Amino acid sequence: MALQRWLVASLACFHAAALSIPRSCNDSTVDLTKLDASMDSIEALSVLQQATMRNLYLEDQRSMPQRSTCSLTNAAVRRDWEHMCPRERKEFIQAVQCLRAKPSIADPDFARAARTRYDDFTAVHVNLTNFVHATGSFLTWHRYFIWSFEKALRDECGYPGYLPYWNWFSHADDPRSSPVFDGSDTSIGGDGAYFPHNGSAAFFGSVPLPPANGGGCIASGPFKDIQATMGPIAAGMFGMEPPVASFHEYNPRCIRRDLNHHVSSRFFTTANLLNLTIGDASKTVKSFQDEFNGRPQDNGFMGLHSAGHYTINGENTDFYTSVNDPSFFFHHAMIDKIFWMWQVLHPAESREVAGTLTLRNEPPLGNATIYDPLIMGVNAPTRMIHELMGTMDGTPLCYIYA
Ligand SMILES: [Cu+2]
Repeated sequence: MALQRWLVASLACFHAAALSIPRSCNDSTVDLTKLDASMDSIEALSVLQQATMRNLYLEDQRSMPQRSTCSLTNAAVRRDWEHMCPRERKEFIQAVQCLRAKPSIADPDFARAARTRYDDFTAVHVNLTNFVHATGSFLTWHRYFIWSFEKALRDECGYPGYLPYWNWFSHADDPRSSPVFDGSDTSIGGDGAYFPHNGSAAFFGSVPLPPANGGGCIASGPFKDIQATMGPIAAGMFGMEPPVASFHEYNPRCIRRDLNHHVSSRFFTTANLLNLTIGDASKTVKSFQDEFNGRPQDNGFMGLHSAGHYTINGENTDFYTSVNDPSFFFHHAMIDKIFWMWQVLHPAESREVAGTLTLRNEPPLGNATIYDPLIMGVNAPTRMIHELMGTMDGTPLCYIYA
């Protein structure tokens, strides 16, 4: 019986890996004009993925002689958690647990509350929050951030794979049943324990949201009852602990979730996906980025970035410390996948930057340029925005999404 289970799991792994590597391109299967808002969102995402791969394949053929370091044959492939087999999921979970067990290497003056290598990532996000959200660097900073995390998992904890992503459109009606959050030993932990609270208020209190069935500490799965040491600083869920007085305050506490179908079912729709990738919002990097970040004045439209954080809820509603919950990386990998697709489908706009250097332009430091630095603290060397524009530029990125 054990042998049979092992064989099934091994074949599933082999099958998934084989599927994820693009080997050729069939133009005839992709027609973006057939996409419309009435289509199933997972099907629409799949068509967009095919169109993206077709463009990449053609680009790869054209630039093969010049591009020596990264091509479709050697690029890493980041995959949907649901398409990874149990062994691969457990490898990822174990690597994250390994990073959570290693001591911090950050300068205490920069990250006094950090205790583990995992905390080093939360700390740099906390310190830079006001410079990397709703700014010109939002997409590239977070791209570099999750790539640095993936590199730490591989280099420091022996993880053989690449970052998984959470496909928002799968189980949008019931995120508690998603293989990402179902609480099994191959999930990244389930919902928070039931904790009565009054819901959440997003966008600095301007968008009220109802509670769901959780609200307490992660109650099941590999990350059950894990602790954070930083924050909260600006949580959007009611009933969280009071904010700490300073970024540096050591404040051990559990990580809360309130997996919230009110948010996911309303925002993870085909219409919102198409608007971002091929619709009006896809026309410029400014409109793409603004749409991702939401239009709260417009009937509380959260944008898919905030919608993901408020679907997981709890710790994820904290602009500063959401990294404390490992689901952060799954959510931001999905954001990066959409960014990647948008870039490949809109090559003329793909290397532009728009936006200011500070959140809400406070203090006003001017507009971002492609030469602005992306700071990662101890997690990776500082690089410029333009170096993180292409996931296959090889400086340092070389990956695609399946
Ligand atoms: Cu962030």
